[in-house]
Amino acid sequence: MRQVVITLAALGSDFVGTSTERALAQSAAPARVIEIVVDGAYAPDRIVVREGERVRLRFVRHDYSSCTREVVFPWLGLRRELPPHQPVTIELPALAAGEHEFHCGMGMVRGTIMVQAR
Ligand SMILES: [Cu+2]
Repeated sequence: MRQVVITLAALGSDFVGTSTERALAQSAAPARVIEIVVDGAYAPDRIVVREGERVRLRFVRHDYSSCTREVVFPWLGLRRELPPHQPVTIELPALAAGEHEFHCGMGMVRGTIMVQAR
């Protein structure tokens, strides 16, 4: 990982890659961890990341509602149980620019990942 960082630094502002190359370069950086507290809602319920950024969402559920027992990422085909008070980390792939929703098992409680274009 260190080697990749040094290489990119050496290339400096002359580095003009395709968006895929930039995304790959970005993916070498450590993932940013974003904690989301679940207590009748997602807090925060709006998460802003950059295109290609590696992100881990760390859900900590503090309610006992059957509603928020599961979190669903439809565009990933992912559904995960969130046991109370027990953090669950979901590593996201590098995302394309746009809005990506996640929601509870029944689709009532919702959150949005806003991916900003580079
Ligand atoms: Cu629900």
